[in-house]
Amino acid sequence: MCKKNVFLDQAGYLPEMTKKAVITTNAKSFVITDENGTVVFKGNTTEFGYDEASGDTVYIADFTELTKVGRYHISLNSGESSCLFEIRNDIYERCFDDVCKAYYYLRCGCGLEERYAGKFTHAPCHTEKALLWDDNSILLDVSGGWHDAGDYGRYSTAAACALGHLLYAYKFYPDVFQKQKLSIPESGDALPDMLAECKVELEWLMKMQREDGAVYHKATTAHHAPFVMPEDDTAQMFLLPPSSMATADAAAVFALASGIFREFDCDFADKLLTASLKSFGWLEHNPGFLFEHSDGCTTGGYGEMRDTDNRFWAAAELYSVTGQTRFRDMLESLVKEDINLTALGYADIAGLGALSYIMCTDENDALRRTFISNFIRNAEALAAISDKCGYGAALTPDMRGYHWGSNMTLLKNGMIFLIADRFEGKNRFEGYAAAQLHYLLGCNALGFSYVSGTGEHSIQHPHLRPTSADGIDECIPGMVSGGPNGRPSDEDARRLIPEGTPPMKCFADDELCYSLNEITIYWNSPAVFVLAHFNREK
Ligand code: 9MR
Ligand code: ZN
Repeated sequence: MCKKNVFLDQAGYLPEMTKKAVITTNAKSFVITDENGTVVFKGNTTEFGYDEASGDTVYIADFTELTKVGRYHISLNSGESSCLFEIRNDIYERCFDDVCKAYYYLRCGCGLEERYAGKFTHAPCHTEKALLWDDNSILLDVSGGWHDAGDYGRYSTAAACALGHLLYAYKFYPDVFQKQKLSIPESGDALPDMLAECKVELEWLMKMQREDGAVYHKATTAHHAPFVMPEDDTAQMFLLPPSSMATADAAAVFALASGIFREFDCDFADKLLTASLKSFGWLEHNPGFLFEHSDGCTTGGYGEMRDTDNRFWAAAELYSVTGQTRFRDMLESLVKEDINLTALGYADIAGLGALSYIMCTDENDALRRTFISNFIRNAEALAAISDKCGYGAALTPDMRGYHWGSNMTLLKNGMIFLIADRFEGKNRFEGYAAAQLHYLLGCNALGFSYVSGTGEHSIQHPHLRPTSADGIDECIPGMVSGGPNGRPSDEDARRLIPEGTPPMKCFADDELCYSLNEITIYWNSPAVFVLAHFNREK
């Protein structure tokens, strides 16, 4: 295991990009050695000063000038050294494939076969029909899709959010996905593997749609399962009542997907568009906010206070795919509401609507220009936050930054940098996006790589039921942990983390600590987006 005072990206660095390690002892200089112990680089550190989020005074070792491909360690005079890291052009390829393949491991309603899952196999799970929560005479088939997270629930808004990130990753970086091989049952078919994986979730989400277009909020058991394999979670599955957020998000993501899948499979694209219009029709007839918290069901709530952002996203995607003015009219009227136009979900999600609109209009469109400048202003503000953090994380050192699932906010901020860059065209923010990835993969105050299987010191005990129950020491690779949480909700985290611990250090690699170390489909998805960017051919 690496020593705890030289922190860097344990996956490594792309040769042409900025490279910095963070040092937490007062070291004036550092050396980099290759695998044979030969010194290949010497440098002096600069003092960054006090870093509020970690509570440490930190020093920066900049080794950007080292561009030679290789495997290295950074060492200090004191004898302390970093984890192993590499410099290579395809440095993020494995991690990228892993975070994508994670969705296959989360598949529900089928078994995982050894030829695709290796040792992480399991028998088919959750194949029984689900009972309507408020009408026990009705049983419906909603099998399929992905488990949401460490629990075995399947939640519609979470699904749409993850799909939104994954499908936009595809729209931004199609070449990266077209050449990717994930070794899943559909590999070798006409669809890029990641789109085939998304299809699994889209088909499930279509099953969650009621005859009238409304979409059930979630399919879960009444309570979370104990730590058993998915096939051993045999409690009755329920379908909880539809919500307007789930309906709007489904309308949005079906429309988005129909545009992407049309190139490969017209029938599926038509099916998606029909489903989208059906949900949109329901929204038009039901303009009010609809969400009931169902008493007695203790699985994830995914409650929200309003649905205007979700409706905005739906209108934008349908405008993008059909060009019809009725969707644009709706979008224009919703834009006047107080919605955050750069928010990328899971709760506030209007930013995906703005992105949709930006990508289907041209520079003469005034609304488009406004949406772009929102992303740029947000990226500038986030860059200032990143500059204030010794580790370069664009997270404020408070509960807005280090909350439950802080790594999602980190990675969504990475997405905002890349979105701003793409439409501004000045490449001002790419380094900031990279810094978020470096933090995720080890350049943070605890020196954890928050992606299982990437780096010398990655998380190994996420709150993920199969990982706990499968009897295999190794964790399933490619799982993005929620990360530090300054105010953990679970007893175990509160027991393990002393009062007053700085927010960036409020973390434990412990499977019990669900508010620190769970995984979910919509924390992996912004990682897929950011990693896709750094896997482009240059
Ligand atoms: O990701 C969600 C986080 O933002 C909330 O603070 C938390 C408490 O409501 O719930 C998280 O979502 C969990 C969901 O409710 C159930 N599946 C696992 C999710 C990740 O922890
Ligand atoms: Zn299952």
